[in-house]
Amino acid sequence: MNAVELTAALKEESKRLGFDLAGAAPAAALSEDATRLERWIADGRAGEMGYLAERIDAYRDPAKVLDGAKSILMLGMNYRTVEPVRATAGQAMVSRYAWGEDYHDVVRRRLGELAEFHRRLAPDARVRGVVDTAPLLERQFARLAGLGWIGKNTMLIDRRLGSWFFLAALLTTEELEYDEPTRADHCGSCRACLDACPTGALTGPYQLDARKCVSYLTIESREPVPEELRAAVGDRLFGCDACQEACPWNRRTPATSERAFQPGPGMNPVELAELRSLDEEEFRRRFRHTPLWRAKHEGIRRNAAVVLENQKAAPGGRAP
Ligand code: B12
Repeated sequence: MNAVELTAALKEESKRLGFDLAGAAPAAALSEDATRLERWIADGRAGEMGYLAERIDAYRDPAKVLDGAKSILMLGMNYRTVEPVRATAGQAMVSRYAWGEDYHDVVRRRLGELAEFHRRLAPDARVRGVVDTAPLLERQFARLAGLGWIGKNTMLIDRRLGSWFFLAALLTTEELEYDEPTRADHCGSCRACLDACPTGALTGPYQLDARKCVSYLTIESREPVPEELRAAVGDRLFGCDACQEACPWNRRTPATSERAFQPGPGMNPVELAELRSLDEEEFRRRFRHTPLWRAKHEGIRRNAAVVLENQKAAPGGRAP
């Protein structure tokens, strides 16, 4: 098969496997972006996310993710389902991406099938599928593969799907037919995300200080939430969608038919009393295969206490 035929077959199969976006880019080193990442880390903006600094060399060069990588097929999977139900006193909000099954598991399964399909078409090829956790600058490669532009909230945005999609990558030692990079930036003079960020973590267009980001504070950080940021966490138990909910490109995007991402029972919103009654084993059983498992029982208990504190302080028990 030549590069054009192989790329067309992979894109068609990725669609059949539930990916909504697909585009190919050369697996070239991204030195400028990696330097930005290095500077961001040096400024302390990565907080406790030490794994970024530990693998900075790999972030520079995708050949460190798959030796001999020539091409990357970037993929996007829509996760928008129903609308968030606002929490009232005694309830808390979980961000949309975490309502259903853990996307790492769902996407990895599909990537595995796509890699198998690729090997059948090109038996000599080496292929690797990655989602989120590998040292690959996914948004930057997605832009180079024509999937969308990096918005002022640092998310990758597509004109049809907004930013409500996960990214994944299939690296291959084969040549593919490359798509045109997305050059246009459709944010224009809009600053809705910057204004909506509850903690000012978006310190400027395209600039995020993770240490102040509610998503980081409720998922990645193992420390108590800093006093001065607690009220701004509001009723958010896990993750934050404020900069996405405010984005005009996210208003009228289509919902996915992917069953795995449909909200699980009691996820939109969450009942805090029930959550706090769970012991370790019950928490594991309930959340082991959801994104909430990343924060562990301790992290979720910490976040629940902050939400309750905010609701006590807020008139009518509804935290902002
Ligand atoms: C670390 C990380 C986080 C951190 C830091 C986020 C960040 N913006 O860096 C935290 C924990 C805060 C986080 C939060 C979230 N994340 Co996250 N995260 C990642 C991860 C693992 C690495 C991102 C990274 O490299 N950050 C490093 C810093 C330096 O990047 P940056 O601040 O964006 O800066 C870059 C660009 O902005 C650009 N840049 C800098 N200055 C300028 C200036 C201009 C003019 C331009 C154009 C560009 C530019 O260069 C920088 C370096 O490359 C990626 C997966 C991956 N492997 O890529 C997922 C990923 C980006 N996250 C994702 C999601 C869904 C989220 C959340 C929405 C989850 C939630 N609901 O809570 C929030 C959104 C918060 C936000 N606005 O970013 C998705 C995004 C999908 C999409 N459509 O874009 C990804 C791709 C995971 C996936 N596989 O789907 N995340």
